[in-house]
Amino acid sequence: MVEQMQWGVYDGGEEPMPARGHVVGPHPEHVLLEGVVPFPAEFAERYRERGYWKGETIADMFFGSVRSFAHNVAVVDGEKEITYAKLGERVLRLAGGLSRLGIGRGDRVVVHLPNVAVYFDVVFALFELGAIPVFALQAHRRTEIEYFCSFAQAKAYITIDSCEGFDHAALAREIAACVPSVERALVVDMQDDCREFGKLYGEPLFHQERCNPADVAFLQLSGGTTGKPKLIPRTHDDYLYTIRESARICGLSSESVHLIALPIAHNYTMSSPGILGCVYAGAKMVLAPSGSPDVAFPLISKHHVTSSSLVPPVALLWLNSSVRDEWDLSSLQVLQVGGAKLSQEAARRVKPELGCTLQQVFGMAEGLVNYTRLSDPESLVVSSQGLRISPDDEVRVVDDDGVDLPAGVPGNLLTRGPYTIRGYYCALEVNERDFTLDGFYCTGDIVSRDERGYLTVTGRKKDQINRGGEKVSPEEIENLLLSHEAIHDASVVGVRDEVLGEKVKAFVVLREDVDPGSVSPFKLKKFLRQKGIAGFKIPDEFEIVEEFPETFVGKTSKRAQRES
Ligand code: AMP
Ligand code: DBH
Repeated sequence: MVEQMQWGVYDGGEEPMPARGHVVGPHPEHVLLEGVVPFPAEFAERYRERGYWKGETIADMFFGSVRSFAHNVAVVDGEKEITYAKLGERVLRLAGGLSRLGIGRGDRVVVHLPNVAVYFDVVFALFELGAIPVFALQAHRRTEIEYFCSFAQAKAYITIDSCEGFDHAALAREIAACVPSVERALVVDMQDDCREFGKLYGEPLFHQERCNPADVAFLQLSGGTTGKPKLIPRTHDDYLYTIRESARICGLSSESVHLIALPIAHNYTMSSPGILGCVYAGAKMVLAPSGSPDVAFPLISKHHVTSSSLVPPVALLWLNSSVRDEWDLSSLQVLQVGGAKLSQEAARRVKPELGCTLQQVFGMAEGLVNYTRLSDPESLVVSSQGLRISPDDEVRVVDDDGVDLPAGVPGNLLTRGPYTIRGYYCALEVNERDFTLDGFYCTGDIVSRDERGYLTVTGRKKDQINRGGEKVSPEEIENLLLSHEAIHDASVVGVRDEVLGEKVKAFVVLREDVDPGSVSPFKLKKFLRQKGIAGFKIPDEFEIVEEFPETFVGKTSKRAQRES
C-alpha cells in the first residue's frame, strides 16, 4: 500500500524535517506559460505594493505550515492521521520520485483523485516541483480526461486504481495510449504497496529549480458554457492572497477541524477556505468520501468538527436528515454554503436547527469570491451571497449596454481584481467574449448589490446549468447527443428541481426515418455514459419532441423549454 511505505518513516518527533531540495537563492525569472493572459504590469505592481501578492509560492506556504504546525494533525482519512511534519516528508519524498520521472517546472500534470490523503502528497509535490496540476474532478470520465490531457499537453496523468466501482487504472492505460504528450500515467494503488506509485516515495530530492510566485501554479476547470470545458490559469501570488484572506474571513485557526465533504479538486474545496485555507491556518482536515449525513455526521461527532463547506442540496440533506439527533453535532461552529443559490427558507433554518453560523459563499474558479462575514446580522446572512474578499475587487453591475446600474437593481456582474484571471488558457475567441477590453471578467451571473457591496444572485445570463453546484454546459451535452445516429437535433436546458435547484433536461428531435419506439431515455443515458462523461452531466430527463419552440428570430427558445 502506498501509505504503508511511508507510515513510520517520519513520526513528527525529534528528527529534523528533511531539507527541501531547492537551490538556495532568489526565485528564478518568471516564466509566462504560453496561452496565458498576464495581469498588466501596473496592476501587478499595485497588488504587490498593497501587500496582496507577497512573492510566495504555494509550496513555500505549505512548508511554512509544516514548520509552524509540525505536530498538529493535518489530515484524517479513515483510521489514518497524518501530522503536518509527516505530510511534509511524504511530499518531499514524492517530489523526489516525480522529479526522477522527469516532471518539473512548467510541466502540466492532470490529477484525477477522489477525497483521499494521497491527494495532498500529489498536489503539494507537484507544487514543490513547480509543475502545473490540472484539477480534474473524480466524476470526470474518459472524454473529459482525454481532453484535459491533450488540451493542456500534459506530460503525466495521476489517478487512483479504482473508485466507486470505476476502473481508473483502465482509463489510465487508455489515456497513455491515446494522448501522445502523456509520457507517464501513474496509478495510486490503494491495496498493494509494491506497485509503481509507492516506489516513487524514495529519498527526498536534493536539487530542484524553484518556480516564481508570478508563475501559473495550476489550471482549474471552469463549469463552462462552451462545447469543451475551459481551463483557468491561477498564479501562486493571486491564489495565495485569496487563501490567506479566506482563512481569516472564515475564522480558521490551528484549532479548527474542517470536514472536507465536497469533491476535493473543486475550486470551492481548494480555496474557499478549502484545503489550502486549512493548510495555511494549520487546521485539521477530516476527509469524507461524501457529504451525506450518514457519512458526515459520525465524522463530525468523532472528530469534533468545527466547520464544513457544502453546496445547497447537501445542506438540505443535513437539515432534513432523520438521523440528525442521533449524533452530537455541537462542535460545529460554521457552515459555509455556496456553489449555487441557497434559498432563504433553507438559509434561515441553519442556525436554529444545526446550531452553527451560516456563511454564504458566492465564488468562481475564475477568481472573485464573496462571503457573508461571521459577525454579520442574521437577516443579511440569510438574504445575501456575501461581500467580496478584497477592497480591490472591482465589482460592476451593468445593464446589457454596459451601463452601470444603481444599488438594488439587478444586472450583469463584471469583475476585475487581484485574484481574478484576465483570460482563460489558450482561448482567444472565448476571451474576447468573456472579458471586456479593459480586463473585466463577464461572469454571466445576474446580481444586485446593496450600498455596502453585498451581492444577491438573482439569475444567470450564461447558457449553463447549475445542478446543485455542479456546472453543466448545455452545448457540451448537445454536441454529444448530436453524435447519436438517431438524433436530428438536441437542446439541453436546466429545469427547476426542489432539491438540486436545477436538473438537466434534454429535448431531442429524432431523424425522420427513426422509429421513436427504438429510442428511450435509458438507451440515451447509456449512450452518453459510454461516451465517457461525468455522471452529473447526464440528463436527468429526456423528452422526444417533433420540433423545438422558437423565438421570434427563429432560434430555439430555451426559455420556453425550461418552462414547459
Ligand atoms: P465556475 O465558473 O465553474 O467556477 O462556477 C462559478 C459559478 O457558480 C458562478 O459564476 C455562479 O454562477 C455559480 N455560483 C457559485 N456560488 C454561488 C452562490 N452562492 N449562489 C449562486 N450561484 C453561485
Ligand atoms: O461554484 C464555484 O465555482 C465556487 C463556489 C464557491 C467557487 O469556485 C468558490 C467558492 O471558490
